[in-house]
Amino acid sequence: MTIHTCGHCRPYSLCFKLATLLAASVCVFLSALGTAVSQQKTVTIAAWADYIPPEVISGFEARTGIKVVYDTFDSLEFLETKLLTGGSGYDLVLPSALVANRLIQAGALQKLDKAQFGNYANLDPDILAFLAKHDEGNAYGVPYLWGTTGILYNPKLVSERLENAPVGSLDILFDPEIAAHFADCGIAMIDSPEEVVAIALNYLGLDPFTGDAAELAQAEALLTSVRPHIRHFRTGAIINGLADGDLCLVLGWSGDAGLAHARALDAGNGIEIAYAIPREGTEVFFDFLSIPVDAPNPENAHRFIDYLMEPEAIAEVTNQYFYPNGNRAAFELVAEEVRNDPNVYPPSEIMEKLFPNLPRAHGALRLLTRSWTRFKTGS
Ligand code: N2P
Repeated sequence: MTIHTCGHCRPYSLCFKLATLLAASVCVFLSALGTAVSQQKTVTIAAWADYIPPEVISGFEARTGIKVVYDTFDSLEFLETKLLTGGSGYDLVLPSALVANRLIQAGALQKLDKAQFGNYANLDPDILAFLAKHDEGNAYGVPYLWGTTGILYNPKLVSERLENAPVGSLDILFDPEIAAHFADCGIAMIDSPEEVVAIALNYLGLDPFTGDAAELAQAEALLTSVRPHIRHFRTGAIINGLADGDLCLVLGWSGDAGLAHARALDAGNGIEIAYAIPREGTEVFFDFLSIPVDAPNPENAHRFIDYLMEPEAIAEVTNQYFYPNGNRAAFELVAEEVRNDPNVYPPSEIMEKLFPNLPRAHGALRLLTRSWTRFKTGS
């Protein structure tokens, strides 16, 4: 690039001053351009740890030259608060459909420009129709992965402590006499109040989304009865805790059992981890790909979302992390042992027992959050 200067000016003449001004504005212009160019080259993502494989990210970077900055959160409440506050700096976020629904109402997400997507037709129309209940017209979110919340366990440690332990039932976690057997080998729960309380209410035969204070109190009493046996609620420490043998029983997410098992296999430590969908029924969750309203690089976010809708890319995610995806065209590319695993893709008779997480009546969420804090802190 050539910068033209006024070569014939005498110092301090009007011409000289104008030239200096011009040079200064050229500088300001160039540095602004530099910032814009460097901004154009990144996409900052907020996601769970172990939710987008490094190989998938590097495939996108190699193809587009856009650098991915991967930031992690380990509770939905943290992500929600950050997005409601604004100025998060995130270009792409992965809330659950339920949290996305509240973020949409609060104006914290932006409408997706579907004209920028070449791969949208790969998505599963049934999942899109279902998610439209949370996001009218699928305007703000593209489905990413989904799964169930259930029982992750170490069969060896569990059966050593209790023969015929009811691993397929929430009794193992919610009946204090049964749970007590496993306190020493480590019980953990995801720190996800809306999900866990809904499961506890459903276990009690109550509406999982009740706003009734007395019913919420029953769920709190149930959870509190097993509180002494729970070691921790550190969501981010569950996969490695199971894989290392520091935990034997977890109320958590389906795919994390597969990942913990794969990690233990890699470590060659002989540990096996299994998963069961509770026979009492449980929640099924769906996670969104969405763009915050104030995202610095929304075009890059659209490109990344479009890339994640490519069957090869999203099948790789499912193969590594054992969560089903919302992409119909990818199904054939998912490894046979993953796609035929009923814990990953539950058969229809199991699906019928699952409930999706739904919004609660006004005020109920506050009651629930307070009750969760009391339960967790044991107060
Ligand atoms: C992270 C799994 C997150 C799923 N390993 C939460 N819906």
